[in-house]
Amino acid sequence: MAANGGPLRPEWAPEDAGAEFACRVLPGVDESACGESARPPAGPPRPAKLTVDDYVEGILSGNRMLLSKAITLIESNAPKHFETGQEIVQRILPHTGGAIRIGITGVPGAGKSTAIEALGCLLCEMGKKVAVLAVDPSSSISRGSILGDKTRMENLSRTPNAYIRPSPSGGTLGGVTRKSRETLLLCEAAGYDVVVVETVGVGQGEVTVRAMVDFFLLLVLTGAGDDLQGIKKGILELADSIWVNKADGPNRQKALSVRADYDQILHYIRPATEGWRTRAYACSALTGEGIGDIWRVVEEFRKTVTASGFLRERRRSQTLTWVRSMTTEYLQHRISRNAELAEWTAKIEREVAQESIAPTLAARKIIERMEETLFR
Ligand SMILES: Nc1nc2c(ncn2[C@@H]2O[C@H](COP(=O)(O)OP(=O)(O)O)[C@@H](O)[C@H]2O)c(=O)[nH]1
Ligand SMILES: [Mg+2]
Repeated sequence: MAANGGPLRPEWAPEDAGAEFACRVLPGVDESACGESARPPAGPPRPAKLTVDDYVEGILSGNRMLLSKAITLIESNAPKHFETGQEIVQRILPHTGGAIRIGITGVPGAGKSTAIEALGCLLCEMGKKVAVLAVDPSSSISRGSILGDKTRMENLSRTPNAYIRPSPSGGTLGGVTRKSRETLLLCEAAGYDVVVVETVGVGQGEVTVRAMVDFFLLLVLTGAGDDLQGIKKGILELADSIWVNKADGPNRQKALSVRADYDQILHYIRPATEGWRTRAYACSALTGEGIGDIWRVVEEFRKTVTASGFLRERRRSQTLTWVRSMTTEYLQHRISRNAELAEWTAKIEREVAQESIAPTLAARKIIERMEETLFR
């Protein structure tokens, strides 16, 4: 590597690389020059390495720094962090389940972040602790379309009772799902009463989040007359309530009429939650009008599904479904990681493509080989 000062040339750069070799490494910043956010607060010296006990006690006592560090372990892809993360999750499990879990989806620009900030501030004023998480399964491709949220929720992020965590970025859908679910559990153990999960209404975001929350809210806009046609197929079936946002100024009347249209349509759609009628409302995240109503609807929902036992049932089945999908995914991973099996699978799949082997027989051949290779 080059001497200090100026951009450094990485070791793997070609010897004769000229200016056209675009990769330069900028000199590192001296750690002591970092702001407070990058360093633990001054005070008694911190033990060199945190134990699982430290994490667990910290989380249970609502220590935000330790909560954040634990989430970082959960999000890490290093096997050692994974093991520690799992130990923490196992230990805090008895202290989870206390929050109401709310998912919010809608197209980019619908006003999700603004609405969450308004709702979050309101709940904090009511003395509640609110955690806001984001799930963006497309982040590995789009490079974090949702990351701007943290700066947008400026008021909420200044509130001591609110905790905001951006989306884990990158990785497979299964990875993002696991990290988000475990983060939700850690927040519950840390005493947050309400966990709000924001997701972009593209890709698998809403399906992923629907499967991890109690109450799912869809935020929509009034558009150019074709509103209801423009709505993503199948999304109304996932929602526990629909909110026409930006019902303010000259848009207010239109919003109220679109709300009525949605309410009409909802008569023909099977509700997402047994024993609950999904309805449409109007609100303005900007003026705050109707934001209190969101909370009233959530409370009514919680009362209804707790009394009927559906909430418990939903959570149990969500967890089971998740475990089953992780098992399947893990098997897929084992197959693809084993060179011999991967080759065998590719060969069978070619035969399937050429229609020279029946699909069911193909699956059986792959499984037989998997049993021989992995389990004997
Ligand atoms: N007029 C009006 N603008 C809003 C409202 N809610 C959000 N916005 C604006 O819409 C834009 C997108 O909002 P944002 O919360 O970032 O949307 P997200 O992509 O769904 O999270 C921002 O410029 C907001 O200020 C609302 O209720 N009324
Ligand atoms: Mg947003």
